[in-house]
Amino acid sequence: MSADPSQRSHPLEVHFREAVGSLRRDTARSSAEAQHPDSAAVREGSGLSLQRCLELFDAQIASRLCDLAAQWMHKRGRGYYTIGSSGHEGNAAVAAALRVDDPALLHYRSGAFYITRAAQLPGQDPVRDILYGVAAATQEPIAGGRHKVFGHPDLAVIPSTSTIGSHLPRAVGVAFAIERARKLGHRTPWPEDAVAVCSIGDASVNHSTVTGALNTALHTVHQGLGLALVIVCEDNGYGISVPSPPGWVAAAVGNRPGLAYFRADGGDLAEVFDVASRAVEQARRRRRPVLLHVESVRFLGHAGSDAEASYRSAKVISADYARDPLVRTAAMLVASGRHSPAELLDRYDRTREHIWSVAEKAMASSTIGSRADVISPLAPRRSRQTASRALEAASSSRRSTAFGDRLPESQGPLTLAQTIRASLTDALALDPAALVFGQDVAVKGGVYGLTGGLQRSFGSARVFDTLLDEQSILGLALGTGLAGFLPIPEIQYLAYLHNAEDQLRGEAATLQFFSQGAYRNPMVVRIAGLAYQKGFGGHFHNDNSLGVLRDIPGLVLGVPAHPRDAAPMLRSCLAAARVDGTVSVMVEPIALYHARDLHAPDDGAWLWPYAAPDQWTEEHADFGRARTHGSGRDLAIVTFGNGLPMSLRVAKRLAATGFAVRVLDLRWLTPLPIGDVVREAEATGRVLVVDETRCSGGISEAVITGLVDSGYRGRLARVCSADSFVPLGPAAAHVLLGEAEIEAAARRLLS
Ligand SMILES: Cc1ncc(C[n+]2csc(CCOP(=O)(O)OP(=O)(O)O)c2C)c(N)n1
Ligand SMILES: [Mg+2]
Repeated sequence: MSADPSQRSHPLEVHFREAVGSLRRDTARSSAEAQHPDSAAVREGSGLSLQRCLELFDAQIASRLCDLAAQWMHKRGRGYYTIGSSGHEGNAAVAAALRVDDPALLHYRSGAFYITRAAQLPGQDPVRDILYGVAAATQEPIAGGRHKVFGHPDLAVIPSTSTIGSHLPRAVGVAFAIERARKLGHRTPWPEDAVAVCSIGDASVNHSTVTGALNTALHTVHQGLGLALVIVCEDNGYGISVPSPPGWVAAAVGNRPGLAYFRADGGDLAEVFDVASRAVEQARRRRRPVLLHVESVRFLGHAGSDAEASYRSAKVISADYARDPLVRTAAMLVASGRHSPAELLDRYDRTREHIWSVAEKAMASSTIGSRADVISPLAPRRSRQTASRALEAASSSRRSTAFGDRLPESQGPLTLAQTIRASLTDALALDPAALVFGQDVAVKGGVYGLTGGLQRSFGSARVFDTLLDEQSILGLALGTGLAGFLPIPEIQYLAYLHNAEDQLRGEAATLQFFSQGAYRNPMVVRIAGLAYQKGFGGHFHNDNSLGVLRDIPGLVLGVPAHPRDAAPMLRSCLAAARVDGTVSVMVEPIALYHARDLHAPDDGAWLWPYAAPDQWTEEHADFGRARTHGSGRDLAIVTFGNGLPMSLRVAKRLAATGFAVRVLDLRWLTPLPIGDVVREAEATGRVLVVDETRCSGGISEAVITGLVDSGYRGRLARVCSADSFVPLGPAAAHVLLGEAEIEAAARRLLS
């Protein structure tokens, strides 16, 4: 027996043993109850049976002991996560009120929930899952040692990240997807009558991500749409050291139109079970969101590293022990007359022994052995399958229905905007699970008309306006993607991505990493962006900050500048979403949407005919492959986006003075086509990087670093926009990179 004696004396355990040991069996009841079957209620009027109560007690004990074992492991240098569930073990009864295939996005204090849910499916070992997670063991089944999360595909538990409330927009998206799937006849991993469940703490109720998600849920049902979502608020009265104002949770969420509010004492397992059962039943039957407020208590501090004594007195801390949910469940079982205190303590000891033996094994297990192993699930790239998938088109009859008698390939040369619109139409015609949504996309067709007419062709269930909240737009993408849809959300301007960026960075891009690919977030986010708009000025419609997207591991970032590239690039992103669950962002240069000409009025050089599906092979755009315009040997200009037409014009002027220039359009900013850049650099020996983004954090930094890393020793220079916000009106030209500057830099390099 390997249990560490020092842990036996943890005050919480001492209290548990003493309190349970001093419970008195109700002997009068005992003989009467002994006649009752295990299916009898544990307490009069409750739906919780004796048998079920005992099972949940076991889950509660196991959860508590996992916390203590995690601290023990930590002290021995092989436990890396000590945020526990102690005091919150009432959530075992929330799990019991749900089904094992109700998708769950859980708060980090959900040990008892997880253990209870796992018990609903044969062959699971939740204690091992938890403790191997604490040890960052490769054998941990969901994250494989990359994080300690609650997650399991067979248990419909979707891993959540540490960022408070960031899983709620996704939870709303999952609930939305269940309804939308039923309407569209689409199959999700969950049953048609599933409810989504998510949990948060009391301080998290105040987070704007949570208030936004809650608002989206209510906005959805306000329109008469269904949304079966159970939001559990586990209210322990604290956010780390900060007490929540008494009564605040009920005040904040207890009286919201469209949100049924339920409250339960988290220490009373039968009450939690009864109230949760009613809440879940209501959400399931009425397809409406409900809020379940479970009043809990927090033991063992916020985390193992939290010096709780610095902000709460020892007296106050130990006074909470009187509210221990484990003792209260034990008291209920003893009061039933069917179980003795000694028997329950014996159960506790046997579980303790088992958990410590698992902890020892977890401590002896291996952690991830190499950088390659850490990274392997981050962003799988099955390029060949993606390439062949990108060539798939809808049948000609479906295409004719979608396009009417105006097939894009017979419309002559198209603008960038027309090409993107045709590509979206093709995507929707090909894949009945593709969805296009965002602010203004449906009726108006987006700010720039790119999605115009799509709703008419594909219906309002597949092409729809969302409310004005970028976190929720991306949350819908996260949820619908998990449900097997192919979300193509639109963010109106690049500047308006920033307030919602964590939904991409912290949620979308991390999911495969923290679930070893068990869960994926296929999506293609379209964002109108970048500067040089003639008619619409100011920073927020001309934002050129791409750095924020470039450092998200695994995320694909493309900037289609010319209509020739837009369709194949979009097809590659959509195919990769399907094949590898890839998260892609296409930043579409607004200033080029409706461009037609390059060098002279009516030259039509910024138009390109849309290829018919049988010609898509020729134009396929692999991630990380650039396109070179021209073959001049004097200078290579490396650029993208609005830099492309400017550079092509400069190249023409240089040609007129005898210099032969080639212009490389990066097309993809992540992964950066550095191999192509190096090839053109070596071919010319002179490179000018033309970067419309800012000098600091812009693309030129990456291109130049890539060249230096490659060993390129030729001449090298860059021009970029100023480290400034973009002012309104003509003053914008002072900060944005211009053609004169490009030409001057090129001539310096050539001199
Ligand atoms: C967005 C964000 N800000 C700050 C933190 C750091 N943090 C972790 S837990 C926590 C308090 C959460 O309190 P509550 O929601 O009541 O949950 P509890 O820990 O009490 O269960 C904070 C501030 C975080 N994880 N995410
Ligand atoms: Mg709290």
